[in-house]
Amino acid sequence: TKIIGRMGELVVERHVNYILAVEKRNDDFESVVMEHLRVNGAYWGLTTLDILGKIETVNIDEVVSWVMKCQHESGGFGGNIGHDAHVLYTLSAVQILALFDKMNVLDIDKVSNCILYHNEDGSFSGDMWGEVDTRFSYIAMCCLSLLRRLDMINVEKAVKYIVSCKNLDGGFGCTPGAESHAGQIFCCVGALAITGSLHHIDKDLLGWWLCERQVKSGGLNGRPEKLPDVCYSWWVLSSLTMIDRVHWIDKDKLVKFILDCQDTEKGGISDRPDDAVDVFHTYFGVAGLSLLEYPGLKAIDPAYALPVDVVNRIFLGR
Ligand code: GRG
Repeated sequence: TKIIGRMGELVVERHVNYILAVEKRNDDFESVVMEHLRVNGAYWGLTTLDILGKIETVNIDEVVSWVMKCQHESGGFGGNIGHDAHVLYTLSAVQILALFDKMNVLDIDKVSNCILYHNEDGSFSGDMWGEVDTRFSYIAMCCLSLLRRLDMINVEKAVKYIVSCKNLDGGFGCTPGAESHAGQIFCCVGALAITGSLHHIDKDLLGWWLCERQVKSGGLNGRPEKLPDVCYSWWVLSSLTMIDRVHWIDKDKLVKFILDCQDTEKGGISDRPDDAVDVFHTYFGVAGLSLLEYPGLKAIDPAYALPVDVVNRIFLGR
């Protein structure tokens, strides 16, 4: 069709159909393994549809009412109806509501309170059990910022903790002294971007480490000596974008790698060419292409992982 022609090789319509089908299926392998993180899956799928310009294919009221059923009495969200709350799902729930301009259905105080697993040293835990990880610092800061409640935490301390996870190679790990990993780097750079603290980063040093993630095939890996994976098109590229070093990688080769990971018949994107597709990699592939300014895609914000127009609506008003 016209759209596919304009978009070159990205099989937009097939990806849309794939995502809509995943939403409806409930008996195959992927939906069974996804059962406990359906709220995450919904965020990945719905954000992909929006970037592809196809969000109108879903029934907003149906999605919002299902998301709200995943809210726990504590105020946080679980991965599905009746599951325990965790900040991992709470962020996805808030992002879905942000996507649909429906944050007004939330009791903001109740949700914000539930994200406050803020420890004495400035770190964050993901739930009442206390595991500490820079992922949870990012989630707390991103979520509270979207809810306009960043003033509920000690931002200075939270930033100091993130800086304490910075390594000599310029990257970040999940706790102080832990190995640099592109996923954790996204979390740390994102949290610093959201709080206006990017001056704590040596952009050339980190930019060098990140652009070294590109391997021969054009794909990106998450740390040295590892295999490339489409999801790092998001974790690495968003970080490079936030520190203004995205021009240090070979964009054309990365676009080609992502397009090579498509199932051009049934839709969906996989981690590497010829592997099985899933919604997670479909989202990160399309989001990566958006950061690479692939024609016809909506722009995505590298820190909030939401379309730029959604972020602008929240922070600048319509
Ligand atoms: C809003 C986009 C968004 C995210 C929310 C949960 C989260 C915040 C961030 C997760 C960041 C992270 C740690 C991503 C990495 C995920 C991943 C593929 C880990 C695999 O690690 P290994 O060691 O794989 O199994 P490698 O590729 O190193 O061999």
